[in-house]
Amino acid sequence: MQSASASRSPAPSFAPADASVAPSLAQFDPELAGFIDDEAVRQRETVRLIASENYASRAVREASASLLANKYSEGYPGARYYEGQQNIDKVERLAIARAKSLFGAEHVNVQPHSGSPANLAVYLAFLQPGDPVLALDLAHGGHLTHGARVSLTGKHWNVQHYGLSRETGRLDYDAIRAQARELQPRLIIAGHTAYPRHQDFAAFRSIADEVGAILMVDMAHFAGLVAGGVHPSPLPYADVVTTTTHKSLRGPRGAMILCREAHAARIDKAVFPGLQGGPHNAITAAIAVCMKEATTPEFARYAQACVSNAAALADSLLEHGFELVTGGTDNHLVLVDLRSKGLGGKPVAQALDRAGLVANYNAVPWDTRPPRDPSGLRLGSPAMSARGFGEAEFRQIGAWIASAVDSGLDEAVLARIAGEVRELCVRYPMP
Ligand code: DSN
Repeated sequence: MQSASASRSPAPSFAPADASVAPSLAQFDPELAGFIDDEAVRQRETVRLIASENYASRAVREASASLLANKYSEGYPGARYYEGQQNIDKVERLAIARAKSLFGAEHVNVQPHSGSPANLAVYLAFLQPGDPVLALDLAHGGHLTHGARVSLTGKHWNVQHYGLSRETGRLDYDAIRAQARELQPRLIIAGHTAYPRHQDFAAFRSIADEVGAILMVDMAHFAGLVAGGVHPSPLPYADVVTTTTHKSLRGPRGAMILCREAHAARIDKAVFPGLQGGPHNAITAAIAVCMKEATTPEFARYAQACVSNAAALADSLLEHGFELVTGGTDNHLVLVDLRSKGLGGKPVAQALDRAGLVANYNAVPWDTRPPRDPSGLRLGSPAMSARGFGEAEFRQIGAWIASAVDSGLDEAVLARIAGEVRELCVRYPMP
């Protein structure tokens, strides 16, 4: 009897015999290829501090650029609307099984194209237009899709916001409970994009239970830390958890929704056909790779480094006289309040970019400046932790930021830092 592999036809070769038949990107479109090469240099030679960015591995990038993108697959494994799903179904089932195992989830949908559609799918699954929702204010670390006025979520649902306490500078769960009693929300959203502390998911569960709300946690920012075992998991507490896969998780640009089995059918229906058509199958494959990478000891070490490096950066900034929202960090991000330095976040972020330190300006709680020119600077540790930076390098980053700010953003100082940044970065190869 023939073995399974012996019965297969010889492995096909996809390589064209003659490059003129199928030119490479660089051959066909050198202008565009040049832009990509320039971006590779930028990513290699700068210190990337945007808290939501990272470096995906070669394996993740190979999967996400694969020919699986050629296939349409509306529906779910075993129940598609198009034929020819023999391989795609295996890919999606593998991604789902690995995500369930990694996070201990009962059900996972790996099809949302990114974080905003994942969050929208939750609204669609559980709410009617106009229903009350309680979520973290954008200026206090929430996300646009947590009901910001400019977002669809703020226009179609009655979203009220909770924020940090003026007394403690942290979330105040008694105040959130009082707001929930008043509003009687159908949905409560926890999670954040710029809160440098752990959130108390048990407290959110208790508040949701008291008012009969669904509890959603948007863990996009800290999913990699949860996977690496260095951050509390929301899974035991939330009805539904959303996450992107490209932030601290280091996967492709995609998203997932993890939920209890009881909610599986309505979540799946909300993603497809509620919001999306065909899933991005190459991204699904890359999510499967990312889920496998996230189980490795190397990933756990990286996640630990994200936390210790952010703490080292926070300490360095405090020693240099900066004020930090909540006074420090428990996770991968630091939010600097620049008001005491008399500078706005935008000019500082733009100047740091010229120095090779790439971050983003950000609102701080009770910001008196407008969102397009706010008072804060958000810094994150994931990307440079993935490159192998340790606490010493992150302390150096704090010293560079202090030099730049204390010089009044002097161009000569920025140029000197840019040279030192480049020298340091070339010693740490990109993943
Ligand atoms: N743009 C992301 C961030 O930077 O936090 C949120 O989607």
